[in-house]
Amino acid sequence: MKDIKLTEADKKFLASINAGNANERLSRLMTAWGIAVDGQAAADVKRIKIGTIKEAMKFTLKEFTVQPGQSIEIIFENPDAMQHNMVITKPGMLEKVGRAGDAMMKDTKGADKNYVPALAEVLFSTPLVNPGQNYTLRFKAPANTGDYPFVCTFPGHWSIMNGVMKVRN
Ligand SMILES: [Cu+2]
Repeated sequence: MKDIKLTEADKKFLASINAGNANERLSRLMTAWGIAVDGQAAADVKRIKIGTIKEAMKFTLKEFTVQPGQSIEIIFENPDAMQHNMVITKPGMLEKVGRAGDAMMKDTKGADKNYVPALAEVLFSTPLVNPGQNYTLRFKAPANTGDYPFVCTFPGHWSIMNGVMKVRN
């Protein structure tokens, strides 16, 4: 792809028409262009790079730590040959969410739903990320400290493809 040069004003304009990442497709495009869309000062945002490990069904990180209420930007890269997602759950809900993901194998619309279970235990999630693609997931860290599992809910992956987001003061 050709290098795209955007001025600060361009970036601000894009962020303003996409407040809160409201437009999924625009967010993806902006992610591909490497533009932060949340309009926040970079210093306020904790960025975490996490990827998939080729042919291992694993994330490159087993854990990472954030502070309560912190603005988080997870750059999720998928160099693997298959699709994966990243779903962050409430504490202790890894298995429940993982099994619900497995059950979506039988749902003819499972892939359309990115294999993300429609459960209250799911706090944040990426769509399915294709091989060679990446996705930036932005959210505010939970207000309560604790261990929040992250997991790929593509059917069959959850039991080995998981880790922990530690929320600590
Ligand atoms: Cu996976």
